[in-house]
Amino acid sequence: MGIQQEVQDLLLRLGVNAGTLAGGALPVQSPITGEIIANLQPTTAAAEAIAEAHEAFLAWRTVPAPKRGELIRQFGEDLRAERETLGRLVTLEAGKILSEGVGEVQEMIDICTFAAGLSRQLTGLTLPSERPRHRMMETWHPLGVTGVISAFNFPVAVWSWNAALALVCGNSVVWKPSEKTPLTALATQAMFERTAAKVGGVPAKLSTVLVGDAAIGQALVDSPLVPIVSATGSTAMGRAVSPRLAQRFARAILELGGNNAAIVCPSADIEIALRGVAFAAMGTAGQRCTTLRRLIVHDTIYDEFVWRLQRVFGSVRVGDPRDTGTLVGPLIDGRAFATMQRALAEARAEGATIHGGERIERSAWPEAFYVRPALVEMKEQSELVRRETFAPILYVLRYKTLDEAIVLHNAVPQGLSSSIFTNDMREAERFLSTEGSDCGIANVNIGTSGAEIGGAFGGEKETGGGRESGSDAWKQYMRRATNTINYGSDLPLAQGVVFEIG
Ligand code: UN1
Repeated sequence: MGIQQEVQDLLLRLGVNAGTLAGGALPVQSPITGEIIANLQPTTAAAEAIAEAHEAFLAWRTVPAPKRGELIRQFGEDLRAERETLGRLVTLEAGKILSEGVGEVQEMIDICTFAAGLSRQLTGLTLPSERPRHRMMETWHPLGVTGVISAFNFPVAVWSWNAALALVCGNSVVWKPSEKTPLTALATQAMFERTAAKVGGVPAKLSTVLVGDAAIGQALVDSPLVPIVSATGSTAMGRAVSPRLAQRFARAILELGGNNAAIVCPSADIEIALRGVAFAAMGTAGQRCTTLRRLIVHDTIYDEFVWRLQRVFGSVRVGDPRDTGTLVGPLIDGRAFATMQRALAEARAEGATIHGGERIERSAWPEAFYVRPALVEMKEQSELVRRETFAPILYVLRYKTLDEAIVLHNAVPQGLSSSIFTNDMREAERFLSTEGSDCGIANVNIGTSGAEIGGAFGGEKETGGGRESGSDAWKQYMRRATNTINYGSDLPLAQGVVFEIG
């Protein structure tokens, strides 16, 4: 069966109307074969969709939070029933290997479980008042329409981290998926609508998808009806979005570029380090925000470790992500390939030693871009290394002292994820301490990618500072009210202020 046919069959099964898939001006290409698999009609009425979402919010905010949680619980169940189907669609549209496609849907299921429990735990504090017969407390209220802008590399999971929380918190959601991966978004939306109809009592347009390019995203960013936007993508995108949101005092949750590094220490368990580095650097063909891009290896183990890594990079199966045994699928498109080749040419000009990085031609699919992951031994952490190139390139650097390694580690503009491989407790604790990694995620003896949904996800510096998913990330989707209640028969003022009106 051709890929286009398979995509259509999966979409129909998940409830997407076949009529929406052809005849439009927005072509969708599968990175696996380079074929066009749909031509969608871009959304024209973004403002109307946002206004409808606002109406939905006004109704939804009055539904008790545990009832809102029940919608998300059932959505999680429905996702569970279609885990393999939606996971395969992620593979066909985004090009990640099947186990990662299915893993992405598992992340959606996990966040639904988390959010369903959270719906009974949107707790506020009670605080001691300094005034007699007064009580002070915090209450949390929904914000309104939550805008979500997501990237091609996690076409559905990142939406779900935001949407599951935003919805149990009492908001409505408007989603602008990447124009490279709108089909999985339409499938997710169709599934959500089915769950909502089954559950009942859910306002129409509680969740909406806007299909289109950056102009559609801008409508979301500029709408006064959207008090919060969560945006995932490049630092360049964040630089465009962030001031516009700030201009109108809207909240921004930004998850932008990463330039994640791992330090491999002399005491490291080398087998664990090899596996951890391999998955983090080559998984999702190097196209995760959390992908390992820099490896800082101690001088005394450098030669052996890099030689072994070189063998892994050279032998890993690159190819059709639908085949079992493939570990590295295609790049998303020709532009990603060109960017990767430019970075490698720059490295070569800087005197780097490059292993791999070449295109693996598939004569039947000239528009698909498969590459062997590149291991690039650098002389220094140059401007090139300090930049995020969204491709499977791992730059390798040497270090002699941990102080030097930590300085190198933090000397990049981004601050998403980081790791240290060591069995030395002092080194591990240093790395996790205030004087260590400056990233939002810091790990010991695991790679930089593959975070669980239970933790707060996001990073510092040019990564944007946002936190999504677990822990107390839910608070961003709500507004906090501080309430003081006087149940006495007097009106004492705080700070002892006297104001007698006679
Ligand atoms: C991303 O690449 O935008 O930690 C998200 C990870 C995944 C999420 C990545 N759980 O790699």
